[in-house]
Amino acid sequence: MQITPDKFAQAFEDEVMRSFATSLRSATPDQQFVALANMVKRYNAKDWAATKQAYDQPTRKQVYYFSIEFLPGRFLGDYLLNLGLLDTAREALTQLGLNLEDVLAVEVDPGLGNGGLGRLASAFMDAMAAVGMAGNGNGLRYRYGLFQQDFVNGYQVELPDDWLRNGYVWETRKENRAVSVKFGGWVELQPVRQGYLQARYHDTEDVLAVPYDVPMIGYRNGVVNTLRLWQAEVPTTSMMTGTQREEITDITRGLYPDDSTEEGRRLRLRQEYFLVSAGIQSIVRNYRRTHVDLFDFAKHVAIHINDTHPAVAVAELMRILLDDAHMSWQQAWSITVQTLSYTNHTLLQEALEKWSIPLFASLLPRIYQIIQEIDRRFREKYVPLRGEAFVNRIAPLGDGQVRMAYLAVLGSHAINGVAKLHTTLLESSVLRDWYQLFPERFSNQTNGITPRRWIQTADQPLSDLLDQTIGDAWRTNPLALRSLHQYQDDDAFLTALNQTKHANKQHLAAMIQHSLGLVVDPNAIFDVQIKRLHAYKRQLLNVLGLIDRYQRLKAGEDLGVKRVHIFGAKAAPGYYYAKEIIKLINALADQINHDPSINQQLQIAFLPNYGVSMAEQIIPAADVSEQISLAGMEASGTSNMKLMAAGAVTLATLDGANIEIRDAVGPDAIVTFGLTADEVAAHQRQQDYDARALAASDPVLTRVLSALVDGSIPGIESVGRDIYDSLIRYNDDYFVLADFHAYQAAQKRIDLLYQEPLNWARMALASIAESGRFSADFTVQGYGNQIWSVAPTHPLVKD
Ligand code: DL6
Repeated sequence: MQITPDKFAQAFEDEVMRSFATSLRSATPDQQFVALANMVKRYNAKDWAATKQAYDQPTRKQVYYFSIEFLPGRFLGDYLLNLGLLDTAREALTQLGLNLEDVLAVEVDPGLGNGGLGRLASAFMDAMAAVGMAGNGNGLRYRYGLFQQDFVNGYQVELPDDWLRNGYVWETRKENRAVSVKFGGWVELQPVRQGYLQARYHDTEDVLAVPYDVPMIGYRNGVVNTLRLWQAEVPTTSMMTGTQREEITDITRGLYPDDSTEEGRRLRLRQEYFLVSAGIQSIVRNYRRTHVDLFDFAKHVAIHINDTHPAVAVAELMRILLDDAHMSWQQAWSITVQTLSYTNHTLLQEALEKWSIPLFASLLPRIYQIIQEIDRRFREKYVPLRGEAFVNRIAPLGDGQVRMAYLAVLGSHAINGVAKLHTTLLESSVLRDWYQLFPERFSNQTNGITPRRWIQTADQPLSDLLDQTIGDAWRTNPLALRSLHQYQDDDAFLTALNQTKHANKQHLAAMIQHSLGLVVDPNAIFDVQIKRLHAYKRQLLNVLGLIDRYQRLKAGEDLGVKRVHIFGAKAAPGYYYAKEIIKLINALADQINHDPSINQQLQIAFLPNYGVSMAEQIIPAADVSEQISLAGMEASGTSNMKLMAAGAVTLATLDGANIEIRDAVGPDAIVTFGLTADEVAAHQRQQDYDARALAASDPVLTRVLSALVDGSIPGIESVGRDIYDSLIRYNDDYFVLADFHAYQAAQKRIDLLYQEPLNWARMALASIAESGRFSADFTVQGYGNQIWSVAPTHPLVKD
């Protein structure tokens, strides 16, 4: 939209007065933020209404993306960008003596997710709006988000994330769209006519599901989609007691209840069904406003199951089609399968959800009946074709459990992995039997990121340089970044690229000093590993490399470069080993950062409370992107893509989307190392990996590992011993020691490359230039085309 900075400034002052009866000068930063947000909401309201109206056309197909996690990050900066107002707002605030960035930083960052899964869901919301796909998010409005992380004596402590304390400016409560979700009780099935049963529910616990809608503003295209977050409430007419009321509000109290207890598991299942039932009931209700019956439902509605958490959608949609719409089983099943699709996000067996049958059946009796029937029919059809053993392995019910991933696969017409390697591994291992049964259902949809947030909003210096160099076409089509290749031998450009990175590093250095009291040198290599703390992601490999480097520096070796290793990672509260790694990193940081004898050749900055907003500060300043998971373990990764787009050089194993990044930038612009997924699998098959023998025969490993247990790193007595044992006694599940030397050699290569600044900039250039293909806009178009049959109104063209 068009408005001059002068007019914007005036409107802002007026809005502060209107909203808070105060002048801009006396307004608090919070009030300034809310006033700006109110302006955006006003500018955006008509488009939101118009988009909803357009989607109400009976022939328009809509996508409903169900995810237990969303990590949207702060919205105001992106909304201003998407409305074409970011520069105007910046200039207007400068005129008023304010700094826009300070106002943007006031916004709360909703932690409604854990990591890559939730961030991907939010990137898809942004991308669907950008390309004009009718995409609706369905998630939970957790009262408390993922914990706020702090470090006390180097250990992670978890503090509640009271993100709604001051209200959430972007949401609109839609009480008139509330639905009722039923738990427990018992079901009576009465035959009504030949082949049709009427289900009557008795003694159920009814929970009111109230939606809160958040706008998803498309990039300069007038499209405004909706993210709908559901909150559990006690029905107004209910006579419930205090404890019963609490049980209901607990459903959306917090992200990830502790599922090590039966109580926690029960709550988790309640959350999942609550999300799915509320969402699907609301879709059906909306659909019925414009259609007489549900027979063409799948033509106009696509429901996506993001990871296994919403997999109960298969049975819930069946329930509605059978019990409410009174369809036959065959009709209902055919519509269900055509409507649903499922993305798998992990190869970790333990992350494929399973519920014990007694728990499931008592909480969701009608849903369980339906799953029993799905299971019975599956067995009836496939035992004669494939044999009992095959069917037993993959049936929805087995080993006393409801297997949610298998239910999702059986009930979906499309199943996808999130990077080429991941999809191949799904087809050959985790979902092999299913792939044999339904090969046509499988496809790969490599993940994506939104360059609008990660370059345009978060990286102003780079954005300006790109505009000056190649024009601004890259802002609408990131493939235009490829024209950067023509500058690969342009020393002036390469120098300018290094300067933008330096400016970003100065900014991050100031943040590190503010947060940790640590002064770091922006001329050092900023080596970044930011992701959840998990053994398979191998932060430990980075740490062992640091121990080795520190020992070499202490021995007087000249390593040629200064390095700052920057970590950001939260460990799941119940994941003891991951928390031990956090303590180890902090203890090592404490020791190295306070050792004057190494003259700050090496420093470690572990920034607490990593999340989307922090990533926006770290990523633009990264020189090196550490993507060092054990090959075959990381489904895709997305920090690899964001860091690539910021011109960091990727240091990677051949895992997840790293392989596609290597193929994109070429082997000279990436540093890869380590065992391949096939090699890892071969070792696992042959059981020939002996970490103890490897360490014993290797003086470097022996020296590095002893630091974990010989007291040379203060404060890690038991932690060091546990980690040592995980490697030596329990044979190093994640092949850290096997990859150690390859990793150190790769780091050595980075050291050498970094010492040639123009060559380094050339690698950065290649990364930025090829990052466009990982735009989530392309990813959602892939889903639209191959899975949802939904076309964008503002498509991005690939070649
Ligand atoms: O697909 C988004 C994201 C991938 O980039 C990560 O590689 C993958 O680990 C993550 N998966 C999950 C699911 N649970 N687990 N584990 O978060 O999805």
